[in-house]
Amino acid sequence: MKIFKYILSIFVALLVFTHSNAAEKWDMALAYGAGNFHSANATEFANNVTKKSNGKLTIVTHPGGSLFKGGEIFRAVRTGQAPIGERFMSALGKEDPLLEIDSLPFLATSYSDAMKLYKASKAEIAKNLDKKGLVFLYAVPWPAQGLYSKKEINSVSDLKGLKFRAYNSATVRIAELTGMAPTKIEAAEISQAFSTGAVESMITSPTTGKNKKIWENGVKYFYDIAAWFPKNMIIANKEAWNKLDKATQDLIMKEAAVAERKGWQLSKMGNKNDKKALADAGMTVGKVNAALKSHFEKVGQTMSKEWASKAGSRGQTVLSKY
Ligand code: PCA
Repeated sequence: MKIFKYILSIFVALLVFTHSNAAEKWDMALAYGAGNFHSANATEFANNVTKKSNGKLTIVTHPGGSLFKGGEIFRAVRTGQAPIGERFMSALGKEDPLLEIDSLPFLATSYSDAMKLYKASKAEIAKNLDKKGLVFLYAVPWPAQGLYSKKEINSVSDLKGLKFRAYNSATVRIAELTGMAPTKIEAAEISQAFSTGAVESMITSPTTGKNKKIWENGVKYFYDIAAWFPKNMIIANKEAWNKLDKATQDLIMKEAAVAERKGWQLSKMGNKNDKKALADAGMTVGKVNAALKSHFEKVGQTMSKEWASKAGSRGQTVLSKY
């Protein structure tokens, strides 16, 4: 009986082993809705890898937080509960302050600067993720961030006390330095937060406002600040990665580079079209006035100093490279 069990366990182990080498299926956790350009781009990436891997790897995307919610995805991929997933980088400042560099106001205010900042920071970020058992695949920015509000904002005092939806520590800090009352809320819960009156303002992209049809929740104003381009990154679990053969790993990296290029283009298009979509829906779309701009610039300077002391010499190296 013992021998029988022994042989059976070897047989099962062999079966699992050969199976894992022959065909893998990866469930890909995505936080944002299927209609979002990040999700559409990730789905194209997944389909391309699946099609070209000769049956060795199938990647199935799960948008809208259906597999894991936005706030859970990093941990899920790190622990291998999901082999691959997407996460908003600057929400992970506690993991590594360098992941927050793309959310420092006024450090990179155009796509070309955002790309420069990405190039200057990527290697260091990927190295740190590798230490945590993660493989960095690609990153794509959201369009320029702007201020949404239910009521008109003409001065800093109009912002005082506003219930503000934040998406990371940087936006919490902006709110604190401005006198707003911040609450961190994932994108999936935005509509509910506005419709129940839990919040009345936020800073995010025209894309997110458009995707949420934010005007249906009484949000009438969008003020383009365009002070940073925060990114989403796609990461894979290293153990899952190591189960793939070299050809499949190379294929993923190649398709990741394709998806990254495509994603940056889609983002640029959204930066124009989605502002227009907000205006077409009846929202007032404009820029912040000079007084507000200089307020946010000052806030940005304070935050840059705070970040520099947090990020230490690694941060300094990246900043001087940039
Ligand atoms: N949309 C996401 C992150 C940045 C953006 O533009 C959000 O609002 O959560």
